[in-house]
Amino acid sequence: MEPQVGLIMGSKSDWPTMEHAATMLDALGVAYETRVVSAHRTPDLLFDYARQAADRGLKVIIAGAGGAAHLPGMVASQTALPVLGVPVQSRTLNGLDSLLSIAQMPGGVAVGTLAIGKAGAKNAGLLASQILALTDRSVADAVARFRAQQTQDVLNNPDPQDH
Ligand code: RP5
Repeated sequence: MEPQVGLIMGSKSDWPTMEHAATMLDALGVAYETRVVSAHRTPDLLFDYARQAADRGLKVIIAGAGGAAHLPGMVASQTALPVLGVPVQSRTLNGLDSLLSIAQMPGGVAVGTLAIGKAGAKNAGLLASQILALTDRSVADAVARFRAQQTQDVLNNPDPQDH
């Protein structure tokens, strides 16, 4: 299957966070590609990747980065595809730096910013799938099944002391 989602990150060190996006995309049957693309270390690659993404058939880009997390915003500046930004938890500032770097975009260039860390990566995979689900019935069905199962799991385990 041709990748529908570009799952990119500023460093290999972001993978332990970003793999949670990949896990969600796998679970929902969405094809994706993974790449390290650094805003600061490989700026030419960033521009090439973002400018070619739509023509290569990608529909959504998930971009994770930590610290001075300029990757999602710079990708968004070079493509009209929806860009979902995941703030990776940094060692020094716990990801608050990443969050603000990604969320505080100037009006006119949009990045959909998720939560810091694992939850954000997981939800980026989910939200990318929900975007694709608008035009893909099988992904819509997979998202609906996931949501129903999640609800059922909570209802089936009402006592927090049960193991
Ligand atoms: C950012 O700098 C990356 O997204 C990563 O979160 C952070 C640290 O990168 P490494 O020094 O671990 O490669 O560009």
